[in-house]
Amino acid sequence: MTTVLLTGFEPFGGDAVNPSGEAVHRVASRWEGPDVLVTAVLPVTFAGAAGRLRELLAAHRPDIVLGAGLAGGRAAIGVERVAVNLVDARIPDNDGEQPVDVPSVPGAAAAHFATLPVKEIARRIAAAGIPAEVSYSAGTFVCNHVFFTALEAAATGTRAGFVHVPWSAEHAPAADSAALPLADIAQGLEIAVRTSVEVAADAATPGGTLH
Ligand code: PCA
Repeated sequence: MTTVLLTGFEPFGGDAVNPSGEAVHRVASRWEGPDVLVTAVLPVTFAGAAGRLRELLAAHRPDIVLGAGLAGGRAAIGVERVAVNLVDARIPDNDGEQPVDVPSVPGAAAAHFATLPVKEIARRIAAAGIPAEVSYSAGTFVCNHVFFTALEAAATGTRAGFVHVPWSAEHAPAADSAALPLADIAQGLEIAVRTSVEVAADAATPGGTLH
């Protein structure tokens, strides 16, 4: 039996809701197994988020960790391939902290790659009719910090990845904002979890970007 830890985030940056946290609740409420799904909504604070993630890793010893966060302005679900060991906060976190140019984990490598099948996850979400792509930057804010921490802190054999989601259509800041229905965001996360459980090696198909 596989144990999966799926996390979302609380609202931040003045937003009233965060679709990542809402979508995680939806996935949890209809999860039917057989694999064990543990879910949590993390604070958008540098001090709190990584510590809470480490607690969850220690308590549940998941085989797979999938983080999810909001990337407002993106039109597609972004399956992140790279976590960098860098914090450079463009805006304050929910504690009012705004660290600049410090490592996520002092002394650790400059970057880690996701250890989930990112191409296959993006392919299957897109095949369900939901816009999805592999992304090569999770930014330098709290999401990347959690993503890097997951890859650094997870026990040997634990696989980890991160997905950025667009604004939900239900709570987009403007009528013409890029957004997806919350139901599609939740379905995308569920597909990402199922694919991570089922697929060990990523699809060997050409991907990447030219620039
Ligand atoms: N998105 C932010 C932090 C929390 C969230 O949902 C980010 O991309 O870093």
